[in-house]
Amino acid sequence: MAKEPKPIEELSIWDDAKAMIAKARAEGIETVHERLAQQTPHCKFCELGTTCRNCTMGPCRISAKMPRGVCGADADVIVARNFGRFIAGGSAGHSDHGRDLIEVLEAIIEGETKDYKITDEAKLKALAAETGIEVEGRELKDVATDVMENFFADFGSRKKEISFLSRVPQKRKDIWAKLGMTPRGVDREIAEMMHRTHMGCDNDAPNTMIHAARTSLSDGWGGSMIGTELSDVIFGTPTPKMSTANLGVIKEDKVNILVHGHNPVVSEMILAAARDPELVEKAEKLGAKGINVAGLCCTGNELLMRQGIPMAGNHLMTELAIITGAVEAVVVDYQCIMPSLVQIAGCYHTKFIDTANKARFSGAIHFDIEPHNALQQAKEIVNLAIEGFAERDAGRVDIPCEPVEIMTGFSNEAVIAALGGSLDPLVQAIAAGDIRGAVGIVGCNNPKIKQDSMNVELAKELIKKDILVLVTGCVTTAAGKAGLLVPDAIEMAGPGLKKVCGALGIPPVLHYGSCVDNARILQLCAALANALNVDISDLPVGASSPEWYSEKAAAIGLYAVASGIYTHLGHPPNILGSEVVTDLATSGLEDLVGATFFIEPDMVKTAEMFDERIKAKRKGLGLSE
Ligand code: NFS
Ligand code: SF4
Repeated sequence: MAKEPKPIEELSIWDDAKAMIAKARAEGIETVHERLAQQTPHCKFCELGTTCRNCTMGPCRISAKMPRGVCGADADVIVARNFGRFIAGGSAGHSDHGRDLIEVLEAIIEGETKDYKITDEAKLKALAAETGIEVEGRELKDVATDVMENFFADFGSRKKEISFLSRVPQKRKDIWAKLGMTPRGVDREIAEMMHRTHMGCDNDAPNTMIHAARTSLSDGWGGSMIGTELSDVIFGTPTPKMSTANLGVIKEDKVNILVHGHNPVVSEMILAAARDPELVEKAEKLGAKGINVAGLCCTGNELLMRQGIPMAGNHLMTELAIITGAVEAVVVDYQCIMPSLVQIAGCYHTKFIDTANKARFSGAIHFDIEPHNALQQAKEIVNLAIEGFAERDAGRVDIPCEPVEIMTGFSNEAVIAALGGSLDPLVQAIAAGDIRGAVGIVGCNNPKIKQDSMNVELAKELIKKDILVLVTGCVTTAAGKAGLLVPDAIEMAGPGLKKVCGALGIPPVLHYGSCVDNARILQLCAALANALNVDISDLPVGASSPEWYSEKAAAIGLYAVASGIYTHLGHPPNILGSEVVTDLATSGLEDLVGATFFIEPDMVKTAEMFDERIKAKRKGLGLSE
């Protein structure tokens, strides 16, 4: 028998979400919230991380009565192995996305595509110089070829270390070298994680955890960083601009196309096709006032950062956006796309279109978008959406609100430009205590948590304490809808932030991009540490993922900790079945890498924990309160 889902009031802090959940229930459409109710309570063994399915002598479950699996593995070994594989999954997601951008660069270099080009030549040259490639007096194509080959090699096993370790402070690199944590090739670390966790390999939980950290570092300083940097090279480095967010960005009188997933390789082409004059004319002939492209999740962040395309919502808004009844097409690439979207789209005239062979959805319309055919495929997709406009049932359309303004586009390059060409003014503002520190709030929604309640509350609590907040991923829309991503939000900040952000005309919460763009935050931390000649762990900074759900978010958290950044999670990963692993994550890592995780569901307390940490780090640097 179906279990009762929670009352709508408890599911989200947003009116647009609540209105659409009510509409879904009235129309008999099931969402993530009903499915969560059916799945609750969850398996206790799985929650604790003490189940193992790594061989067919099992599966095994560990408890006080049965302390070892058939092979003899205990709870510590099993929890560490499961966590290691979880991290490998997340690192693989971000990194394989990064690899796809190298392949687009390759197609550009080899003349296989006209749809993509090198947009930011200066950035390409800067990346080349940073990674030891000769730039002076060489053709751009030759420089690009070397960059491409170097990045491809970063995925393999021939390197001692990945290229972007050139950005890491020496003290941090020494720590990694001492622990055997220096990330080599991205694919190598992921494959080795799978190898180590095969039955009969790495049966020492702390040792497995060290490799999990190494794997995550290959994502943060490797796959993700390559993804971010090459996206900037190909589509342009973001600059500050205004846009809008919430379900109100969906327009009743236009053909609405939502892009969802992660990689700008697809969404940029959909946007280009939607601007094609012939297609716009066709849409108008069919009675629409144009074609409206809006974003969901991280590919939305990519388009928002570079093109100012509005954001319809984050993870828990993806189903609800379709329920407006005004969406002609949802076009997806990969990651964080609930398979339920196919069923929900099927309840309306909405076409659900997948575009990647590695992320196909039963029941979807499939297009294979490759560099050589991208724009032509995108035009066909946009054409399908336009034709769908006539099928829309006006009686079922409900767009529940007006959009709110947001400011976006804070790449490190843009921040440095705004500061007059160097990080010095930022360093001075930190030294003076106007900006006491900085915390990146990143990651997801999770239906176990009232949507965006923690994401928003933590940001508000931190800026009150003059702690600058950087947001990425799904926290972007949360902060935006709460009015935190506009310059006026300084009214909610402490006096120091109000002064600095007010003078610069920027919000106290800066949108730093998608989830792979957490690499931008790593780069900023490294640059600050280098400017002060200290390690990243000496900085008054922190990271948080309050409402996280995904393997990728766990990988981000772990590479932050392994990079020396004190990191908060709103709820624990499935590790509590092992004291060894839990203690290592929440305290033991401090002695090894100079930072730990902390788990705290209360955001006021979380902000106080960050405050304490920042005070201590400021003191360590000889800075006043
Ligand atoms: Ni990050 Fe982006 Fe959102 Fe979470 Fe998913 S979209 S990569 S994993 S849910 S922030
Ligand atoms: Fe059980 Fe060991 Fe096989 Fe895991 S690897 S399923 S604990 S026998």
